[in-house]
Amino acid sequence: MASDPVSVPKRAEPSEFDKHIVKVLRHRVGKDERAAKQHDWYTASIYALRDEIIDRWISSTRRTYDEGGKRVYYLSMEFLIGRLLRDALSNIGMTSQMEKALAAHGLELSALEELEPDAALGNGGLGRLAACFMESLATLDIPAYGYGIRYVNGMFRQRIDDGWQVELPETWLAHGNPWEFERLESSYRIGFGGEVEAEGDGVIWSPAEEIEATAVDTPVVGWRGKRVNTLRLWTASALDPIRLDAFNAGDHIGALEEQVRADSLVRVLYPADSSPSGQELRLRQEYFFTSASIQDIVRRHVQYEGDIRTLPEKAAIQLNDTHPSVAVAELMRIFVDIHGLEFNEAWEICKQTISYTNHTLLPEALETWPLPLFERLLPRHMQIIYAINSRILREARKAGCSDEQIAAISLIDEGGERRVRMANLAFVGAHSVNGVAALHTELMKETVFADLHSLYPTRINNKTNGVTPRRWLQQCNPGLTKVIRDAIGDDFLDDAAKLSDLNALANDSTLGERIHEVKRSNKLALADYIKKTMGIRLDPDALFDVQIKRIHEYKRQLLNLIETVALYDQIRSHPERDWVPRVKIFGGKAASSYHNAKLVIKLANDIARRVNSDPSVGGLLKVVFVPNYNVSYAERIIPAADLSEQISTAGMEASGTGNMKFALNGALTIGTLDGANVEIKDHVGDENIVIFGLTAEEVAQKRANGYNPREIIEGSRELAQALSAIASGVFSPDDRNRYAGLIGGIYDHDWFMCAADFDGYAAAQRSVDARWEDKAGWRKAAIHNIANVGWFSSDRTISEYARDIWKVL
Ligand code: B1H
Repeated sequence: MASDPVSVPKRAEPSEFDKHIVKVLRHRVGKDERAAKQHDWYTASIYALRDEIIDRWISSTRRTYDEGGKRVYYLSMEFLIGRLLRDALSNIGMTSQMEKALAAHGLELSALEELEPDAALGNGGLGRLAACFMESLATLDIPAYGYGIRYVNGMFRQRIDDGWQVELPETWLAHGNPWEFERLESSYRIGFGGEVEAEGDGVIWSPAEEIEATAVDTPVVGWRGKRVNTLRLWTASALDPIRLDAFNAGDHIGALEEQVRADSLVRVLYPADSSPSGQELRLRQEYFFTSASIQDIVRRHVQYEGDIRTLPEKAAIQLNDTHPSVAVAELMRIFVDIHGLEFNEAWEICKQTISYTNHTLLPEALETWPLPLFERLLPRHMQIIYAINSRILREARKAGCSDEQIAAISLIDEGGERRVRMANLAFVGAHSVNGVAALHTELMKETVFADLHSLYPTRINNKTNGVTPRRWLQQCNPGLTKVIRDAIGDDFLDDAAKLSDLNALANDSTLGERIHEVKRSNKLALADYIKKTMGIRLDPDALFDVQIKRIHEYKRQLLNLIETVALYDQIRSHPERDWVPRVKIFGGKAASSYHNAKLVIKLANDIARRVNSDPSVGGLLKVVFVPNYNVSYAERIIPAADLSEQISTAGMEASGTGNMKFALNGALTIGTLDGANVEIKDHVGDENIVIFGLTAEEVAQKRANGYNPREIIEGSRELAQALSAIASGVFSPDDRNRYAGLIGGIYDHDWFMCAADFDGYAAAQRSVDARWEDKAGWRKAAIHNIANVGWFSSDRTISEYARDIWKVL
């Protein structure tokens, strides 16, 4: 959060905190003040801050034990945290103390902040949501643990070479990680493969291979430092790091094999957003972290409560998508095989403990595993899944389900190669199954989960996503935060819904002016950064039109690019018109194997090169593809955006969370009625958002009744011209056929309905131009956006989970 400007008197007494930093610099970093480099100060600052945090961390943990309260366990393959320094300082209320202490040594906090690498242990929205949730859990004083994997290489670094994406490993741990604590005492064995044998009444699973999972903890500070929770990430090691017999026999490589296998488990994050990789290593990762987490949860419970049967009273386990859904089978295994519970009783306890969030309906994104692979890696879990399945199918039969319904409900997909359906497993093993926006939740009931929903009609519920206003307003936009505080006081800092007090001031031109000034200075700062890093000059008075998110066909960056080309054509054909100067900013990563997504990145860069160097557009249009878009980059771009592009094919974006961040920072949305856009529209009002395009229902109808994109293209001159320019190589003179296939796809099938939505989109963009010319109107709409999206705070989302699903509030 913004703090007062620092002015340190020449011979001021060093503050206690300053003394502490210097002491830490000496004793823990091993440097004296004179020899210390920026990075040493950075490390010392974090250590010193950490000391403050640890005291609260310990007291939070102690309080939970003393109160014997219920804990929330959030299991997620991804936590896309970004940087922690500013967040922790601001939440604990020490920003200004830190600034003063550093100023005394001639250092600037903002410079040290830039040294912190992003913790990018996630792909996109799903991982960032987990990070926002962790912060809100601490803010709401809910005892919670996040459980995940400590990837050595998180999300890859994206370099753009000649317009093409190149993936490089990101080494976020290269200089150590001052935030983490390794907990050697919290270690568990994770088995893979082997045999299952009957023994007496029960069975014994003897894994062929065992790996040790060890906890590494990071403190998560809530707003105003009320509570500090734990993000517990697992790292892997061999039980026998080196086999000395092999080593001594001269097999130096083979002697280390087990350690290499362990390392590979936590080596990389699979960089696919929305589509699982289906590789064996991924299933191993999933089981590795899920088993370690479940063992940890059960151990804690049994140690303090004694009786495993009371687990649901003290633990709520939330599965973030299906990636940890083997938790259902693992919990059953521990109940039945280790604690000797009877299967039926175990099943009831399991369901009461577990709940599951679905994040996507894309059919290719629903995780399934080939049965032979699953059985080979997890033979005991496979048996348990069969046992659960026979129970469920009996229930379905009894409820009168048809063969077809039974086939859809089954945990095993019998069509073709037999596969285990992880979403069905999570669904049946949970007492709550939620979607992440109202529309998405309704579509879950009608599509992928239709039959499970008819069998268990009360299980599906909605929890619309949210974002933390600490990171996404206070920290990334201190200027705007200050203006809002001056206008309506500080209440909104503790309750984002109070931003609605701004509504009464929407016509206040002084407020409109001040917000505009802040936006302009954020745009200037972004323009400076882009000039410095990419050499492209941007006009801060142009309309900054931004689409930043993973590159995916359903998100339709291509639609935006086609419209950009159409606009470019228009400006050149009608230079006499009063065009609104625009800057089109794109950013995002493509999965390494996603051919069309990578081609879209190249197209954006090809268009940028041509447009930006064309004197005939006279600076009215600039196109920028920013490389290596990540959380920190988002924190720069979002406060500087005027227009937020949320243009997915309706029915395909489960929620979106970027849409919320932009509106909170005063950008207007141009978007389809998809995901949370629908609810954003309801909150900000129809006149303060620009909606276009087919509805989800219309998309489904068109797909069912036959859709002819060619006909549409032939009927739209602007679209036809833009497509033929791209396809014929106007933007790729070095390889004229580069985009023939990409554009051909739009003519032939156009699954994502770019053609159907083009005219509506282009008209919506021209209506945005008209709005922009009405300065007062635009400012007013911006205020209504900020004022009415407080509801999209992750505090609201988490309160709903806590009340309806976890029963902890
Ligand atoms: C979302 C994913 C996802 N949905 C598979 N699904 C992955 C699927 O590595 N994988 O295999 C990784 C990620 N991510 C996103 O979740 C949705 O697309 C967004 O609409 C939503 O806002 C976000 C958070 O709910």
